[in-house]
Amino acid sequence: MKLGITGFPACGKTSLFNAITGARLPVGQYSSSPGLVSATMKVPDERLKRIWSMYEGSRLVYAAVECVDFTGLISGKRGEGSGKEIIGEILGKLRQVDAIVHVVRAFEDPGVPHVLGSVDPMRDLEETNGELLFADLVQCENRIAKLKVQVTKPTKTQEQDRKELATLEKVYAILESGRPAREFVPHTEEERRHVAAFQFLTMKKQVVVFNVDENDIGPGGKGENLEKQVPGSLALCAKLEMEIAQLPEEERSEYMKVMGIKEAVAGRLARQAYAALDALSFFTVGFDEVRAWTVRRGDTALDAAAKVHTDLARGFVRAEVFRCEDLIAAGSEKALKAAGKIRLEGKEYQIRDGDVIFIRANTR
Ligand SMILES: Nc1nc2c(ncn2[C@@H]2O[C@H](COP(=O)(O)OP(=O)(O)OP(=O)(O)O)[C@@H](O)[C@H]2O)c(=O)[nH]1
Ligand SMILES: [Mg+2]
Repeated sequence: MKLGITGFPACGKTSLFNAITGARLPVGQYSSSPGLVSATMKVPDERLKRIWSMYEGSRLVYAAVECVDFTGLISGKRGEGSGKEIIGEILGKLRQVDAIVHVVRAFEDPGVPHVLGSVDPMRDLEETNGELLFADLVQCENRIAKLKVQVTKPTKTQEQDRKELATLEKVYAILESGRPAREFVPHTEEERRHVAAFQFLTMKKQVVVFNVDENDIGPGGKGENLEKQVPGSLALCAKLEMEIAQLPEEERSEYMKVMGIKEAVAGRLARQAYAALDALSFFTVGFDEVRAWTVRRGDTALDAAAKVHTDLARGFVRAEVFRCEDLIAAGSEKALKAAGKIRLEGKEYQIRDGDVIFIRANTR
């Protein structure tokens, strides 16, 4: 899973990136080049830790989410010349992520100038989404223009081109009316393929993060209010979260308590990203390693095997599956087995969140 962190300049993207990945990139400098940095965020999971404690001497491996820190989105509508090229490059990279983490500034700080001169989260959210929409519109328009020429020529792909043109014209009409491409509902497999190939930015799932002042977190505050206005959003103070992430581990929970933070940001963000992407975790266990993996809802035991190792998918025989809560309740795998809680499943079995899986495979 890959997340792209974007938003206006100086809204707190890098602070958030540092907070969730443990990176220590400098913050507070306007970056002028699209130097995109990526790092992994470990997905905190209490269940995984509980299971791990039953396998003495094993390594604990969290599910990893790749996060990319983008440079600030400046206006492509207004941007000219080389600025436009940089924006094009940034947006091209943004098309490759699974979900966008959209950071919106809601903190006041006279020492940090805002590109539009004032702090207004809802306006910024609309503006930045407008940038993404504009980028999709331009891209779609260019492709349509190309296809319109192509379909006049008696080429081998003429019929295909005609169909793609028809699909894109439908999406274009949506974008032109100011609505995101995700509102387009493909009616055929072909239409679905046409739009998937395009990687529309406004088709991507988004997690909106309101970056509020440290006094505005907690119940009844400005942060909570903003969260209510945008379903699935998160309010947090990126600066504070970054400070917490940079403390020695044993000091973190005490500081969080003092600041009124119940849960570190990585867990909150991962939960929203998982929900947006319909992702879930399964576990593999053993005395060498206890590990969490990410799959999408609907993925099968065979998909899970492929995640762990291609050999396991190739030689897949069956999967032994049990529930992590059953393992925790039983206290050990042996007790679990004795209680008859281990099932045998085939390739087509659909993975559920919290399944523990052991793949039996013929690997020779
Ligand atoms: N007061 C306050 N300042 C913050 C907060 N989050 C970030 N800042 C400050 O805002 C400035 C920009 O933070 P960054 O994390 O570098 O923001 P960015 O979005 O990565 O900036 P660019 O990459 O330059 O677009 C820094 O001086 C941060 O310390 C916050 O929650 N509260
Ligand atoms: Mg930055």
